[in-house]
Amino acid sequence: MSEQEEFFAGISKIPYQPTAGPGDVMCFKHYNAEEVLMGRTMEDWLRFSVCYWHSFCGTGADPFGFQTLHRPWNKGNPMESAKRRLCAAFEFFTKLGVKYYTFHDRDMAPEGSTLKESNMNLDEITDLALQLQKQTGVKVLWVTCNLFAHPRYMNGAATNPDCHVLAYAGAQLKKGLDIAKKLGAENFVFWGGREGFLSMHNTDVSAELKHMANFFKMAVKYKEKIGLKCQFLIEPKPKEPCRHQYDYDAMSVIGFLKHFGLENHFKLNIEPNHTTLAGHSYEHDVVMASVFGMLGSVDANTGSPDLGWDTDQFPMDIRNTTMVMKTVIEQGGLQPGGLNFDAKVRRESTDLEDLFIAHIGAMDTFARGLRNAVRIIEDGIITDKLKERYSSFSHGLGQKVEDGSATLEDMEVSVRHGGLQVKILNQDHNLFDSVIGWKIYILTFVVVECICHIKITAAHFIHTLQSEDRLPQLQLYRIEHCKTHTCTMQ
Ligand SMILES: [Mn+2]
Repeated sequence: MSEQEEFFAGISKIPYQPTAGPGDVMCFKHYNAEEVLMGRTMEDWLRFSVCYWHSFCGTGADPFGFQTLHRPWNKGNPMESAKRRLCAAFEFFTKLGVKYYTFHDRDMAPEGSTLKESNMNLDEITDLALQLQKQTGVKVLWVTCNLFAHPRYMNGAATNPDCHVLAYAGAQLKKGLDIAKKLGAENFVFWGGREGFLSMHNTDVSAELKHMANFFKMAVKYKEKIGLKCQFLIEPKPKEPCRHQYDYDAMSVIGFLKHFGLENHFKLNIEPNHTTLAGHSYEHDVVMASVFGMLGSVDANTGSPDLGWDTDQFPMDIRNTTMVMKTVIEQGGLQPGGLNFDAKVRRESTDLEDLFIAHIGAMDTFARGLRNAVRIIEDGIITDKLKERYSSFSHGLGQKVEDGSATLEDMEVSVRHGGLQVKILNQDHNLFDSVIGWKIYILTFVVVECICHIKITAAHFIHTLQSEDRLPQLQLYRIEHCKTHTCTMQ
């Protein structure tokens, strides 16, 4: 195998071209890596990462159909394919301009017939990964162990009713942590896809939760022993493949960690497609984890809210990315975590070029979200309105509640002496929604429109708006705007 072999021939480094038209899909129109916003480059705010399993191991197979994606790197025996796949991946990372990647142990190197053989495969492939990392400067955002695919894990790994399986998982995890150290991973993720149950009748939930906590404690101990400096993350998901998964959502995991005294050793990796499967809105768990100081990283994807399963689509909705980036900015960034595209091209997307188009579109969507979030925070309208909404806690009895010194007796005295006038506060949801909506859609339009003046025709422009489903709001703005400015697109 030649390491010089080019898998994405004809595609060079993806440029930033803000004046490109909507038909130009092989460039960034919004993501400008070096541009500084609120004292930090876009690259540092967003910390994009490409996931190995979907983009380089995905076959397009689903429960109803066979493989549709035939990739040129899959040639030769499994180890030869693994090396070619790695070279293809690094060619992709560098051409896309992304500094991080994520992988499972078993998608980086094939599982052998024994643990020893699996570990040897992993050693050999990660030697090449280390070499490619040094050559390109691309780093590991996080590593994770696949403790769910092999049949031995069908009843769980850390929560398996058979201790021998838990032991196998522990041995596999030990090697995974060694690999994380070898490759300088900045985080290590635990996703418990099989940690849950189908039926309460055959499950000792209390024992399983304790075993899982003890499994995590062993991981913490080994991490400290080998001097591994990465952040541990747990990724919640409510169901699929299990009927009930223990790491249901952000609040369930935070409760579990606090109950077992693990909260100082772990943060959360939030995947919004899992959040919506749990019945919450897109940004819900990102916000909840952040509020508890537990937001460590984000798996940047989306689902189809009309479906009941995990579709791992590329995020293309600027409303969602705006809300995520607002939280990220407010907590001072995601580092050492990042935005990992745990997303896959559809099985009908068989061209290699689609891997680029999907990632570029998603990166631009997050760049637009970042710009919107910066505007929302900098103009302060929402912050001021929130402050006003809670203003009764800034003085008197409210201040005492705020600092924890108030008592029920204080409350009674205040009410009895008429010192408290209970006002019926207008719940101004519409005002907040309106301000946020204006920031997301209309300000985006101004940018789009400036570009339009230079480059694209009115027909293209309307097409762009229609494709983003923003036409009604934007047409209104356009009419107002054109009254007061010289506009070539009447
Ligand atoms: Mn998913």
